Amino acid sequence: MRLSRYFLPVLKENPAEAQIVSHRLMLRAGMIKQSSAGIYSWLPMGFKVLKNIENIVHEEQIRAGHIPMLMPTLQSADLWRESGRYDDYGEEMLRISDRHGRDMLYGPTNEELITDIFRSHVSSYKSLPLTLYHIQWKFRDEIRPRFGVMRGREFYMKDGYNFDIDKDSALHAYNRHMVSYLRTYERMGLQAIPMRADSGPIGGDNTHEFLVLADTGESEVFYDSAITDLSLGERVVDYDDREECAAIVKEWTTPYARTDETHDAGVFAQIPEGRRKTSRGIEVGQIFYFGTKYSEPMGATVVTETGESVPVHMGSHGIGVSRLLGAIIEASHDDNGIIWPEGVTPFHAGIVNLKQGDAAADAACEDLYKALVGRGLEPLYDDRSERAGAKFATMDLIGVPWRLTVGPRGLKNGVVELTSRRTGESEELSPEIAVARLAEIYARPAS
Ligand code: 5CA
Repeated sequence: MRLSRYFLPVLKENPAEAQIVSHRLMLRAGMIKQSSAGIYSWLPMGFKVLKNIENIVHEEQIRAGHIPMLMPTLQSADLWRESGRYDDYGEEMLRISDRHGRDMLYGPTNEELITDIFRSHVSSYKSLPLTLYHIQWKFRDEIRPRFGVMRGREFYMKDGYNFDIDKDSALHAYNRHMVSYLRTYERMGLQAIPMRADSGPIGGDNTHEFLVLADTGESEVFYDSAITDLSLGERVVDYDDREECAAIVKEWTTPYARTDETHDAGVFAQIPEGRRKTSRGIEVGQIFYFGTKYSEPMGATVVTETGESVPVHMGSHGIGVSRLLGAIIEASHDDNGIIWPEGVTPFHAGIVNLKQGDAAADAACEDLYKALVGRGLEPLYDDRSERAGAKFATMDLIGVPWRLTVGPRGLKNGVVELTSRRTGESEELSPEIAVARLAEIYARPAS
């Protein structure tokens, strides 16, 4: 992409309405524009990062054996009357009636809709286990939408639903989700800690929230710092292996980690003092096992091997896809702007031409651009006739992790400069080596 032709409406001033850094930077970097309280348009660069995050979520769900689909945003109230949640859900549900006076709602979540799909098409234990998921816009009429995409009213969520024959199988699905979520967040450069939580309107006793530690988080959390040393890294996981998944879940759930809803001061006090931590956290996901809470009232049953008809065991598993943009920025920024982790960056490298109009510099930038595209990378070439300082400031603000600086002086010596946004360190390299270096940085094991 050439910056002169892109739509990147950066703001010079700090917007007054933004109270936290991620909201401020998303507005300043021209990623989102509020259309009404808690509802945003996703401008091109924000949309690009949203899609990158969505792709990682898809890849890791598919790797875990879960099946993508798409359900609508608008749902019929009748299904929610069957589960009893139409009355329970309260003011957060946006209720609408159509021209025939039928009650509809903008889905805040999809347990009822998916259970209806399941009961219409599945009747035998032979079709189990089954996990279906989608990534779709949700609406919750939050009393206080705030912090930009962090607590929106309209937000983008991955929600998955498992259907299993019994509790043991459903708990394996729960474990599989926990492991796949750990990998998902790691690929986004985040450490998200699973914490025992409260299930709220979704229901059930078994639930974990995934929290990214950040001062601006809305939840108060308590944890043993030993948990922050854990990482999945390059481990290859067989998601069908119950023991393997259970062992990973045990590793992550043994150190104390709870939100304020389930915090137990007595148990917490037994952790060695130096490891006892209290902090704030951003909830980027939550998984639930709720047994037959929906399948029973809605008649989602299967016939077992012995001919018995039983309600299926279910759980639901959510990731706050749009909230993740805010969480990543909270975790990865400095005074100059965003620092995108390589896994989600909207552009792989920025090219800054120090002397637009200089024949050698222009040609070298064009060559670099083509070479990067040839290696499957997407550069952002700042080809505007701006001062170098302004170009650097834009690249820093929008967070491109690697910058190639091209100027007549370097070119005389056959070099360009490769700079890391995170460390600020620069290296002078020939254009060919700089391109090869970037290709290597972005190469990752094929999925
Ligand atoms: N049905 C279950 C699991 S699919 C469910 O709805 N879970 S949830 O309520 O915990 O939502 C899943 C995730 O969506 C949360 O962990 C959070 O990251 C995100 N989320 C929830 N409310 C909002 C909101 N108002 N704005 C942005 N993200 C939100």
